[in-house]
Amino acid sequence: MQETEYKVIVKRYTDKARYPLFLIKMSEPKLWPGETDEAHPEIFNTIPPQPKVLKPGQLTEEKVKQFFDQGFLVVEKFFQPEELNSAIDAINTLVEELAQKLYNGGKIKSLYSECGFYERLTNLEKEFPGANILLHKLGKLPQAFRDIWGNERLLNLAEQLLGTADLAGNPVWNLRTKTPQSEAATVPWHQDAAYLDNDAYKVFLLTAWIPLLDANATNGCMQVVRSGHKSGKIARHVGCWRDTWYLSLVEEDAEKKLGFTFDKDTITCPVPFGGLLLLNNVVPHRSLDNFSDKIRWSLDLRWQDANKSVGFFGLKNGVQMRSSSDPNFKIDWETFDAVSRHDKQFESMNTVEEEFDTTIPGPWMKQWELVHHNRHTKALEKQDGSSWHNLIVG
Ligand SMILES: O=C(O)CCC(=O)C(=O)O
Ligand SMILES: [Fe+2]
Repeated sequence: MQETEYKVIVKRYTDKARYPLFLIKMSEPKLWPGETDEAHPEIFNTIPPQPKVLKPGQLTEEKVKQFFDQGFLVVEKFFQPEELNSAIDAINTLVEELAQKLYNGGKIKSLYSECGFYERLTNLEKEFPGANILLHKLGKLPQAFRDIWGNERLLNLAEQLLGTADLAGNPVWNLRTKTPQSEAATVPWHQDAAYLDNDAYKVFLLTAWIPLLDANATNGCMQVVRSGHKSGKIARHVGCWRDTWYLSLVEEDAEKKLGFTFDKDTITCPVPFGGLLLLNNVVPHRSLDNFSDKIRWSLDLRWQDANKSVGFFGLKNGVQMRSSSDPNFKIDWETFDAVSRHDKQFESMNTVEEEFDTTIPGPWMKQWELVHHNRHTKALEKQDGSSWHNLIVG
Protein backbone atom coordinates (compact mmCIF):
# COMPACT_ATOMS: atom_id res chain seq x y z
CA MET A 1 0.00 0.00 0.00
CA GLN A 2 1.26 3.47 -0.85
CA GLU A 3 1.72 6.14 1.79
CA THR A 4 -0.75 8.37 0.02
CA GLU A 5 -3.46 5.71 0.02
CA TYR A 6 -2.85 5.18 3.68
CA LYS A 7 -3.11 8.88 4.39
CA VAL A 8 -6.46 8.95 2.65
CA ILE A 9 -7.70 6.17 4.89
CA VAL A 10 -6.37 7.86 7.99
CA LYS A 11 -8.03 11.09 6.98
CA ARG A 12 -11.31 9.42 6.17
CA TYR A 13 -11.48 7.61 9.48
CA THR A 14 -10.16 10.36 11.66
CA ASP A 15 -12.11 13.22 10.05
CA LYS A 16 -15.40 11.56 9.33
CA ALA A 17 -16.03 8.46 11.34
CA ARG A 18 -13.60 9.38 14.12
CA TYR A 19 -12.53 5.80 14.51
CA PRO A 20 -9.96 5.23 17.21
CA LEU A 21 -6.55 4.77 15.64
CA PHE A 22 -6.13 1.23 16.89
CA LEU A 23 -9.15 0.20 14.83
CA ILE A 24 -7.53 1.65 11.74
CA LYS A 25 -4.48 -0.40 12.51
CA MET A 26 -6.49 -3.57 12.95
CA SER A 27 -8.53 -3.03 9.82
CA GLU A 28 -5.52 -2.75 7.54
CA PRO A 29 -3.11 -5.63 7.97
CA LYS A 30 -0.52 -4.44 5.43
CA LEU A 31 0.33 -0.93 6.52
CA TRP A 32 4.07 -1.12 6.22
CA PRO A 33 6.00 -1.51 3.00
CA GLY A 34 8.37 -4.02 4.57
CA GLU A 35 5.56 -6.32 5.61
CA THR A 36 4.70 -8.89 2.95
CA ASP A 37 3.51 -12.48 2.74
CA GLU A 38 6.28 -13.40 0.35
CA ALA A 39 8.14 -16.63 1.00
CA HIS A 40 11.24 -17.65 -0.91
CA PRO A 41 12.50 -20.70 0.93
CA GLU A 42 14.17 -22.16 -2.18
CA ILE A 43 16.52 -19.16 -2.48
CA PHE A 44 17.94 -19.56 1.01
CA ASN A 45 17.79 -23.34 1.42
CA THR A 46 19.04 -24.75 -1.87
CA ILE A 47 22.65 -25.84 -2.18
CA PRO A 48 23.93 -24.70 -5.59
CA PRO A 49 25.86 -27.12 -7.83
CA GLN A 50 29.21 -27.65 -6.16
CA PRO A 51 32.69 -27.52 -7.71
CA LYS A 52 34.32 -30.91 -8.36
CA VAL A 53 37.65 -29.67 -7.07
CA LEU A 54 37.62 -27.23 -4.20
CA LYS A 55 39.46 -23.93 -4.63
CA PRO A 56 41.38 -22.42 -1.70
CA GLY A 57 39.01 -21.12 0.97
CA GLN A 58 36.08 -23.28 -0.11
CA LEU A 59 34.19 -25.43 2.37
CA THR A 60 33.76 -29.17 2.64
CA GLU A 61 30.46 -30.69 1.55
CA GLU A 62 29.48 -31.18 5.19
CA LYS A 63 30.08 -27.52 6.05
CA VAL A 64 28.15 -26.32 3.00
CA LYS A 65 25.24 -28.51 4.04
CA GLN A 66 25.43 -27.14 7.57
CA PHE A 67 25.32 -23.55 6.26
CA PHE A 68 22.21 -24.19 4.20
CA ASP A 69 20.53 -26.22 6.99
CA GLN A 70 21.20 -23.73 9.76
CA GLY A 71 21.43 -20.40 7.92
CA PHE A 72 24.83 -19.71 9.45
CA LEU A 73 28.23 -21.26 9.90
CA VAL A 74 31.20 -20.47 12.11
CA VAL A 75 34.53 -20.99 10.33
CA GLU A 76 37.06 -21.02 13.15
CA LYS A 77 40.20 -20.57 11.06
CA PHE A 78 40.14 -18.58 7.88
CA PHE A 79 42.64 -15.69 7.96
CA GLN A 80 46.31 -15.55 8.78
CA PRO A 81 46.92 -12.96 11.54
CA GLU A 82 48.82 -10.72 9.05
CA GLU A 83 45.72 -10.48 6.86
CA LEU A 84 43.75 -8.98 9.75
CA ASN A 85 46.60 -7.00 11.26
CA SER A 86 46.63 -4.65 8.29
CA ALA A 87 42.93 -3.91 8.97
CA ILE A 88 43.85 -3.17 12.59
CA ASP A 89 46.56 -0.75 11.42
CA ALA A 90 44.07 0.95 9.11
CA ILE A 91 41.56 1.33 11.95
CA ASN A 92 44.25 2.77 14.20
CA THR A 93 44.79 5.44 11.54
CA LEU A 94 41.05 6.13 11.37
CA VAL A 95 40.85 6.47 15.15
CA GLU A 96 43.82 8.85 15.08
CA GLU A 97 42.10 10.98 12.42
CA LEU A 98 38.89 10.99 14.43
CA ALA A 99 40.74 11.98 17.63
CA GLN A 100 42.44 14.86 15.79
CA LYS A 101 39.15 16.03 14.36
CA LEU A 102 37.41 15.95 17.73
CA TYR A 103 40.37 17.65 19.39
CA ASN A 104 40.63 20.40 16.79
CA GLY A 105 36.89 20.90 16.99
CA GLY A 106 37.18 21.49 20.73
CA LYS A 107 35.15 18.38 21.56
CA ILE A 108 37.80 16.55 23.57
CA LYS A 109 40.67 17.61 25.80
CA SER A 110 43.05 14.72 25.18
CA LEU A 111 43.97 12.68 22.12
CA TYR A 112 44.48 9.53 24.21
CA SER A 113 47.42 8.65 21.94
CA GLU A 114 48.87 6.44 24.66
CA CYS A 115 45.89 4.04 24.49
CA GLY A 116 45.88 0.95 22.31
CA PHE A 117 43.55 -0.41 19.62
CA TYR A 118 41.15 -2.04 22.06
CA GLU A 119 40.84 1.02 24.39
CA ARG A 120 41.42 4.33 22.65
CA LEU A 121 37.97 4.84 21.10
CA THR A 122 36.35 4.07 24.47
CA ASN A 123 38.19 7.04 25.97
CA LEU A 124 37.21 9.31 23.09
CA GLU A 125 33.67 8.10 23.57
CA LYS A 126 33.71 9.05 27.27
CA GLU A 127 34.55 12.64 26.40
CA PHE A 128 32.46 12.78 23.26
CA PRO A 129 29.55 10.33 23.42
CA GLY A 130 28.86 9.08 19.92
CA ALA A 131 32.52 9.03 18.84
CA ASN A 132 32.01 5.35 18.05
CA ILE A 133 29.05 6.23 15.83
CA LEU A 134 31.18 8.75 13.92
CA LEU A 135 33.60 5.98 13.14
CA HIS A 136 30.84 3.51 12.29
CA LYS A 137 29.51 6.02 9.74
CA LEU A 138 32.82 5.96 7.95
CA GLY A 139 32.16 6.06 4.23
CA LYS A 140 35.43 5.04 2.67
CA LEU A 141 37.10 1.69 2.51
CA PRO A 142 40.76 1.72 3.54
CA GLN A 143 42.92 -0.46 1.29
CA ALA A 144 43.18 -3.07 4.03
CA PHE A 145 39.37 -3.49 4.08
CA ARG A 146 39.33 -3.76 0.29
CA ASP A 147 41.96 -6.48 0.53
CA ILE A 148 39.81 -8.45 2.94
CA TRP A 149 36.57 -7.96 1.01
CA GLY A 150 38.19 -8.87 -2.31
CA ASN A 151 40.36 -11.62 -0.78
CA GLU A 152 40.64 -14.43 -3.34
CA ARG A 153 39.90 -17.18 -0.82
CA LEU A 154 36.83 -15.34 0.44
CA LEU A 155 35.62 -14.79 -3.11
CA ASN A 156 36.06 -18.51 -3.77
CA LEU A 157 33.93 -19.20 -0.73
CA ALA A 158 31.28 -16.67 -1.82
CA GLU A 159 31.25 -18.23 -5.30
CA GLN A 160 30.73 -21.68 -3.78
CA LEU A 161 27.80 -20.67 -1.58
CA LEU A 162 26.13 -18.21 -3.96
CA GLY A 163 26.55 -20.56 -6.92
CA THR A 164 27.80 -17.92 -9.35
CA ALA A 165 31.10 -16.51 -10.54
CA ASP A 166 29.43 -13.14 -11.19
CA LEU A 167 30.02 -11.73 -7.75
CA ALA A 168 29.34 -8.28 -6.34
CA GLY A 169 29.82 -6.71 -2.95
CA ASN A 170 26.59 -5.32 -1.55
CA PRO A 171 26.82 -1.60 -0.59
CA VAL A 172 25.91 -2.36 3.00
CA TRP A 173 29.19 -3.08 4.76
CA ASN A 174 30.06 -2.04 8.31
CA LEU A 175 32.91 -1.49 10.64
CA ARG A 176 31.40 -2.22 14.07
CA THR A 177 32.90 -0.07 16.78
CA LYS A 178 31.51 -1.91 19.75
CA THR A 179 32.87 -0.02 22.73
CA PRO A 180 32.10 -1.49 26.18
CA GLN A 181 28.51 -1.11 27.35
CA SER A 182 27.53 1.07 24.43
CA GLU A 183 23.88 0.84 23.49
CA ALA A 184 24.61 2.02 19.95
CA ALA A 185 26.62 -1.07 19.17
CA THR A 186 24.30 -3.72 20.58
CA VAL A 187 22.18 -4.75 17.64
CA PRO A 188 18.79 -6.29 18.56
CA TRP A 189 17.20 -9.32 16.82
CA HIS A 190 16.73 -8.69 13.12
CA GLN A 191 16.83 -10.22 9.67
CA ASP A 192 19.25 -8.27 7.45
CA ALA A 193 16.74 -8.13 4.58
CA ALA A 194 14.50 -5.94 6.77
CA TYR A 195 16.98 -3.07 6.39
CA LEU A 196 16.80 -3.24 2.61
CA ASP A 197 14.05 -2.79 0.08
CA ASN A 198 11.75 -5.67 -0.76
CA ASP A 199 14.00 -6.88 -3.60
CA ALA A 200 16.31 -8.21 -0.91
CA TYR A 201 13.62 -10.67 0.18
CA LYS A 202 14.37 -12.71 -2.92
CA VAL A 203 18.11 -12.23 -3.32
CA PHE A 204 20.56 -14.29 -1.32
CA LEU A 205 23.19 -12.07 0.32
CA LEU A 206 26.08 -13.82 1.96
CA THR A 207 27.53 -12.03 4.99
CA ALA A 208 30.94 -12.68 6.51
CA TRP A 209 31.12 -11.28 10.02
CA ILE A 210 34.79 -10.93 10.90
CA PRO A 211 35.85 -10.07 14.45
CA LEU A 212 39.20 -8.39 15.12
CA LEU A 213 39.65 -10.17 18.44
CA ASP A 214 38.37 -13.38 20.01
CA ALA A 215 34.65 -12.54 20.10
CA ASN A 216 32.72 -14.21 22.90
CA ALA A 217 29.54 -13.87 24.95
CA THR A 218 31.22 -11.45 27.35
CA ASN A 219 32.46 -8.97 24.77
CA GLY A 220 29.34 -9.10 22.61
CA CYS A 221 29.56 -11.82 19.99
CA MET A 222 26.63 -12.72 17.78
CA GLN A 223 23.64 -14.94 18.45
CA VAL A 224 21.77 -16.59 15.61
CA VAL A 225 18.44 -18.43 15.45
CA ARG A 226 19.36 -21.86 14.13
CA SER A 227 17.44 -22.59 10.90
CA GLY A 228 15.44 -19.37 11.30
CA HIS A 229 15.70 -18.87 7.52
CA LYS A 230 13.82 -22.07 6.59
CA SER A 231 10.49 -20.40 5.77
CA GLY A 232 12.20 -17.85 3.51
CA LYS A 233 10.00 -15.14 5.03
CA ILE A 234 10.61 -11.78 6.66
CA ALA A 235 8.70 -11.18 9.91
CA ARG A 236 7.55 -7.85 11.34
CA HIS A 237 10.21 -5.41 12.43
CA VAL A 238 9.68 -2.13 14.27
CA GLY A 239 11.93 0.85 14.87
CA CYS A 240 13.81 2.34 16.40
CA TRP A 241 15.29 0.47 19.27
CA ARG A 242 16.23 2.58 22.33
CA ASP A 243 18.59 5.44 21.35
CA THR A 244 19.62 3.74 18.10
CA TRP A 245 18.73 3.55 14.40
CA TYR A 246 18.09 -0.18 14.64
CA LEU A 247 15.02 -2.14 13.74
CA SER A 248 14.03 -5.02 15.96
CA LEU A 249 12.06 -8.15 15.20
CA VAL A 250 8.67 -8.42 16.87
CA GLU A 251 9.51 -11.64 18.65
CA GLU A 252 6.06 -13.29 18.86
CA ASP A 253 5.43 -12.53 15.20
CA ALA A 254 8.82 -13.94 14.24
CA GLU A 255 8.25 -17.20 16.13
CA LYS A 256 4.83 -17.64 14.54
CA LYS A 257 5.68 -16.58 11.01
CA LEU A 258 9.16 -18.09 10.74
CA GLY A 259 8.47 -21.22 12.81
CA PHE A 260 10.98 -21.38 15.66
CA THR A 261 11.28 -20.48 19.32
CA PHE A 262 13.95 -18.13 20.55
CA ASP A 263 14.26 -20.20 23.75
CA LYS A 264 15.17 -23.43 21.97
CA ASP A 265 16.82 -22.23 18.79
CA THR A 266 19.12 -19.39 19.83
CA ILE A 267 22.77 -20.25 19.30
CA THR A 268 25.58 -18.11 20.71
CA CYS A 269 28.44 -17.90 18.22
CA PRO A 270 31.86 -17.13 19.67
CA VAL A 271 34.34 -16.58 16.84
CA PRO A 272 38.11 -16.55 17.39
CA PHE A 273 40.44 -13.97 15.84
CA GLY A 274 41.15 -15.26 12.34
CA GLY A 275 37.73 -16.88 12.04
CA LEU A 276 34.43 -15.68 10.64
CA LEU A 277 30.71 -16.18 10.93
CA LEU A 278 28.76 -16.68 7.72
CA LEU A 279 25.10 -15.67 7.58
CA ASN A 280 22.37 -15.36 5.00
CA ASN A 281 20.12 -12.30 4.93
CA VAL A 282 17.01 -14.01 6.29
CA VAL A 283 18.28 -15.82 9.38
CA PRO A 284 17.49 -13.79 12.55
CA HIS A 285 20.50 -12.69 14.55
CA ARG A 286 21.59 -10.13 17.11
CA SER A 287 24.69 -9.12 18.98
CA LEU A 288 25.12 -9.30 22.75
CA ASP A 289 26.17 -6.45 25.03
CA ASN A 290 29.87 -5.85 25.47
CA PHE A 291 30.55 -6.38 29.19
CA SER A 292 34.31 -6.54 28.75
CA ASP A 293 36.71 -3.61 28.97
CA LYS A 294 37.87 -3.97 25.35
CA ILE A 295 36.36 -2.79 22.10
CA ARG A 296 34.80 -5.63 20.13
CA TRP A 297 35.79 -4.55 16.64
CA SER A 298 34.36 -6.39 13.66
CA LEU A 299 33.71 -6.02 9.97
CA ASP A 300 30.64 -7.28 8.18
CA LEU A 301 30.90 -7.66 4.43
CA ARG A 302 28.33 -8.97 1.96
CA TRP A 303 28.42 -10.60 -1.47
CA GLN A 304 25.70 -11.52 -3.92
CA ASP A 305 25.02 -12.40 -7.55
CA ALA A 306 26.20 -9.33 -9.49
CA ASN A 307 23.20 -9.61 -11.82
CA LYS A 308 20.64 -9.22 -9.02
CA SER A 309 19.34 -6.17 -7.19
CA VAL A 310 21.38 -4.90 -4.24
CA GLY A 311 18.12 -3.86 -2.56
CA PHE A 312 19.43 -0.53 -1.38
CA PHE A 313 16.57 1.73 -2.43
CA GLY A 314 18.48 2.85 -5.55
CA LEU A 315 20.90 4.81 -3.36
CA LYS A 316 24.15 3.07 -4.17
CA ASN A 317 25.30 0.30 -6.49
CA GLY A 318 27.24 -2.76 -5.53
CA VAL A 319 30.86 -3.32 -6.46
CA GLN A 320 31.49 -6.09 -8.94
CA MET A 321 34.26 -8.39 -7.75
CA ARG A 322 34.28 -11.29 -10.19
CA SER A 323 32.97 -11.87 -13.67
CA SER A 324 32.19 -15.28 -15.17
CA SER A 325 33.24 -13.98 -18.58
CA ASP A 326 36.49 -12.29 -17.53
CA PRO A 327 38.91 -14.23 -15.33
CA ASN A 328 41.12 -11.11 -15.08
CA PHE A 329 38.32 -8.85 -13.87
CA LYS A 330 39.64 -5.89 -11.88
CA ILE A 331 37.59 -4.44 -9.04
CA ASP A 332 36.73 -0.75 -9.55
CA TRP A 333 36.87 0.38 -5.93
CA GLU A 334 37.15 4.06 -6.83
CA THR A 335 33.71 4.26 -8.43
CA PHE A 336 32.19 2.34 -5.54
CA ASP A 337 33.85 4.47 -2.89
CA ALA A 338 32.98 7.75 -4.63
CA VAL A 339 29.41 7.38 -3.39
CA SER A 340 28.99 7.73 0.35
CA ARG A 341 26.24 5.47 1.56
CA HIS A 342 25.62 7.59 4.64
CA ASP A 343 25.33 10.81 2.61
CA LYS A 344 22.82 9.06 0.41
CA GLN A 345 20.90 7.86 3.45
CA PHE A 346 20.67 11.42 4.78
CA GLU A 347 19.58 12.68 1.34
CA SER A 348 16.95 9.99 1.09
CA MET A 349 15.45 11.32 4.31
CA ASN A 350 15.59 14.94 3.06
CA THR A 351 17.89 15.90 5.86
CA VAL A 352 21.36 17.36 6.10
CA GLU A 353 24.18 15.91 8.10
CA GLU A 354 25.83 18.35 10.47
CA GLU A 355 29.44 18.33 11.57
CA PHE A 356 29.97 15.82 14.40
CA ASP A 357 26.48 14.49 13.70
CA THR A 358 26.09 11.21 15.56
CA THR A 359 22.71 10.28 14.12
CA ILE A 360 22.06 7.63 11.47
CA PRO A 361 18.80 8.15 9.63
CA GLY A 362 17.99 5.84 6.73
CA PRO A 363 15.33 4.50 4.39
CA TRP A 364 14.69 1.34 6.44
CA MET A 365 12.84 3.63 8.86
CA LYS A 366 10.14 4.08 6.23
CA GLN A 367 9.76 0.33 5.71
CA TRP A 368 8.43 -0.47 9.16
CA GLU A 369 6.28 0.95 11.92
CA LEU A 370 8.19 3.29 14.18
CA VAL A 371 7.02 2.51 17.67
CA HIS A 372 9.67 4.67 19.26
CA HIS A 373 11.08 7.97 18.10
CA ASN A 374 14.52 9.22 19.03
CA ARG A 375 17.14 11.56 17.60
CA HIS A 376 17.84 9.18 14.70
CA THR A 377 14.22 9.27 13.52
CA LYS A 378 13.91 13.07 13.77
CA ALA A 379 14.28 13.48 10.02
CA LEU A 380 11.24 11.35 9.54
CA GLU A 381 9.14 13.37 11.95
CA LYS A 382 10.01 16.52 10.00
CA GLN A 383 9.04 15.12 6.63
CA ASP A 384 5.56 15.81 5.35
CA GLY A 385 5.51 12.61 3.39
CA SER A 386 6.13 10.54 6.47
CA SER A 387 4.10 12.30 9.10
CA TRP A 388 1.72 9.37 8.81
CA HIS A 389 4.07 7.43 11.04
CA ASN A 390 3.34 9.83 13.86
CA LEU A 391 -0.39 9.54 13.40
CA ILE A 392 -0.11 5.91 14.35
CA VAL A 393 2.68 5.94 16.80
CA GLY A 394 1.46 8.99 18.61
O1 LIG B 1 28.27 -6.75 14.69
C1 LIG B 1 27.17 -6.63 15.20
O2 LIG B 1 27.03 -6.31 16.37
C2 LIG B 1 25.93 -6.87 14.38
C3 LIG B 1 26.26 -7.41 13.04
C4 LIG B 1 25.11 -7.72 12.15
O3 LIG B 1 23.97 -7.63 12.48
C5 LIG B 1 25.42 -8.14 10.79
O4 LIG B 1 26.62 -8.29 10.46
O5 LIG B 1 24.51 -8.34 9.99
FE1 LIG C 1 22.65 -8.06 10.77
